[in-house]
Amino acid sequence: MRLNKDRIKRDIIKELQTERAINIDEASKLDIYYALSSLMKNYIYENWLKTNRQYIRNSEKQVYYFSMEFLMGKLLVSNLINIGIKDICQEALKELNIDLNEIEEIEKDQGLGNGGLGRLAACFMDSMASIGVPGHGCGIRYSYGLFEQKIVDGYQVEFPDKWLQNENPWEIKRKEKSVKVKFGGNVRVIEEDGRLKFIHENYESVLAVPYDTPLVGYKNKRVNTLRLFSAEAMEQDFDFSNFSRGKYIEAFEYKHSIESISQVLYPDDALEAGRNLRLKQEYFLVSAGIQSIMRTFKKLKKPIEDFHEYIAIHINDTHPALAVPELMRILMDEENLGWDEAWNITANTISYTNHTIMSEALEKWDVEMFKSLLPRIYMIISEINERFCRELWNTKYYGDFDKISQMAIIAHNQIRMAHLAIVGSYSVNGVAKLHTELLKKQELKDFYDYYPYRFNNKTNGISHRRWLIKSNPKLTELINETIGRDWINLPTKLRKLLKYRNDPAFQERIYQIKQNNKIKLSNIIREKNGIDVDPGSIFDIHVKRLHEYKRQLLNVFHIMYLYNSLRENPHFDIYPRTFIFGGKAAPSYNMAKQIIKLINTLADKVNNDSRIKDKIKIVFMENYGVSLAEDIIPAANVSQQISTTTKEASGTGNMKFMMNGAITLATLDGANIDIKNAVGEENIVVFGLNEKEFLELYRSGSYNSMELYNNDIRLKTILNQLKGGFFSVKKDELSIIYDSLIKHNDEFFVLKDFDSYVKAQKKIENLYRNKPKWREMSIVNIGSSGVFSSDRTVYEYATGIWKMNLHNGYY
Ligand code: 26V
Repeated sequence: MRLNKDRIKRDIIKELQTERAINIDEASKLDIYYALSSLMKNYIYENWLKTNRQYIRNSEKQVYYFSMEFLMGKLLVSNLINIGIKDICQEALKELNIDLNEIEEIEKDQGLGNGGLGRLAACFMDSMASIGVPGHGCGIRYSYGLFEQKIVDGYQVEFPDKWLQNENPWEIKRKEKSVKVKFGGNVRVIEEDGRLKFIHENYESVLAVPYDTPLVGYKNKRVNTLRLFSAEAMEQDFDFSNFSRGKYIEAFEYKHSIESISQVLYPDDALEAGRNLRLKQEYFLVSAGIQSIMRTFKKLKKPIEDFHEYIAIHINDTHPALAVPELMRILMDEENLGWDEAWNITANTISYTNHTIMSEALEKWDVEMFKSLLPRIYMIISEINERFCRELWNTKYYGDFDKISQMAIIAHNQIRMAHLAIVGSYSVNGVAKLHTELLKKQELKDFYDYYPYRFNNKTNGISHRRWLIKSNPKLTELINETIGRDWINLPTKLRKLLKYRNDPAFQERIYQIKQNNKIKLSNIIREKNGIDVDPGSIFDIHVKRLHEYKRQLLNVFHIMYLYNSLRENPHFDIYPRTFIFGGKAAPSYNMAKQIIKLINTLADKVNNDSRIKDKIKIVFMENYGVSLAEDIIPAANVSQQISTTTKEASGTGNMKFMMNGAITLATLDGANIDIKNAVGEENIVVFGLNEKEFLELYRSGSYNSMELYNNDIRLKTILNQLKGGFFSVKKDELSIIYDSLIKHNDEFFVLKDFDSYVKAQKKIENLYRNKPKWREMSIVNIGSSGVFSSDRTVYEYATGIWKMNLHNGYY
């Protein structure tokens, strides 16, 4: 289809008339948004059909990425970019007196994820379509995404995220493709033709209704599918005859309880883990997804024994690990295969990514609860466990009860999902070099010793289309002008920018673009927070979920130190800085919520203290999410990536910031290490304990935070300020922070790394004062960021794990 500006103009006007019965001059922004998105779908659908037809016709291997979270953000502009018509569309709209940015504002973020893991899934969807991997997402269509955060009197307050309040124009409901998911009941075992048969009865059925969203590849005519399932009561169960029997209310209660399965996304929250509804969600996703894959597979008319030659199922963390027993169930109970055949297919189909080493996030299910919710699946897991333990006994660990019980899938009345995922898959990967090494050396050492060939690393990545082309159009323009456009299909070509690292004219343009982005962000801050910030100050940014290991506290303590120094000595010399925070705390994570309160309390005090003459400003931006990130990241000078070493599996925000020219202030943790290797140590500022020092201190148990408190007057002052009188907050308000650092010995080594952090911050300041140096560093970061495109990551998954033949020109 040939599209040009005039055609788009005509189409918009016609769309408004025929679909919304309205003339363009009467149309609201919402009308225009709907008209535009429906136009987009018209432009997309032919390629969508073609892609699907081609996949079936050529029997190309398909990968299904199973994830409980897809943090997609907004789709309008990214679809325009990928179709290749953003510029002409923007011009067409302009001629109709419409500003595309204002229309984009109308779209609600699709916020069906918590943070890193969900956003990674979304970047992977974009990259799969763009580099030509036949890959699809499989997830849950939650009615409510992650809660909306408001800050009231300095505290986080949660509100429901009603993202579906207006119709979602990108999805297509496919009721006819619904499948049935069964819960509860009992299993009767009978013998038939010399074989055991398992009859599941008295179960409760839930209808899984798919909603498909097109995933448009970048200018390649390829459109993959994101399939999200919504839970509905089966009509015959939600029986209208109940009305006549006087069970009207009960019928509705039943319907409501079924539909609750896809109502709400769980906020990443250790306390919420282990709940019955969460387990229902996980099985719902997996069962619906695999049944739907089975249907597609049948269309290929290939022998079931070859299933794994045509299908790869990837599980995003252990949340969809029930894919292992569910695929076994379908192959045995529905396709009549024997155990060994079914196992061979399953363990060659499924691959697994681990996203965290924090032990409280490792999923475990109570056996009793599990058995009553999923009786047949429990039987299959028991059998997998028995066979696995027997194998260990007969091979490597004869007589070693301890080892076997440590590695068992079921032990101490719990089902360990990570063990199930490893045993039932052919590949296990970590998400950055250090993370994978830690999995091999520590967290999953037993499994690495037993299955060394299964373990591999796939360093995370981000979509450069969303995080550079979409979010930073001016920088994109400059790059195109300077080195051409082939970096878009092969992002490592950004390296060509390195040639200009010392070119004063180029440096000046890089600076101007950053300045403009800072001005834009300052305007947003003025509008949202009512705070005036100086775009000439250093924008020092710390945005991510609130968690103790991410150490927002360390940042706060440094600010308190600067503030105290300025109050003591008005001539204390610092370069003006704006410290920007953003991030949600899990609703029941008290400590994290107290840290938010502390940031806001400190902000109030500092921002209104005329004695420090605006040298420091602190801003907490509420409701951090994908769209806000797109405004914040391009405006950053400093990217704070300061987690306690070994705790952050990878981080992906770190990559987004460097790609936009920010300098990373980092501990040697997660992908910060990979970033350091890419940019060289003179283009990143590193501080704190390294992995070895951290582990030594941790293991020896010799760390004593009280000593640091007593010996460092800066820390003593700050901690005392938390305890009494300095902030006008309720008595004991911030004392849990004090207690965690002093009474509970500072689990995340905030005090330990403080001195080194202050020095690193001083170094940042000195570098910033040296303008050519800072600009050069910034260019080196942009130029070295190509390897962190998720195109590279997905390419490595496709060739290294999913064993796909990619025939495109890029890689
Ligand atoms: C755990 C739970 C448990 C209770 C219910 C909801 C829920 C949701 C998520 C999680 C664990 C999330 C793990 C995670 O997000 N890991 C992050 O993955 C990123 C992508 O690989 C990585 O960059 C981050 O470093 C890592 O923390």
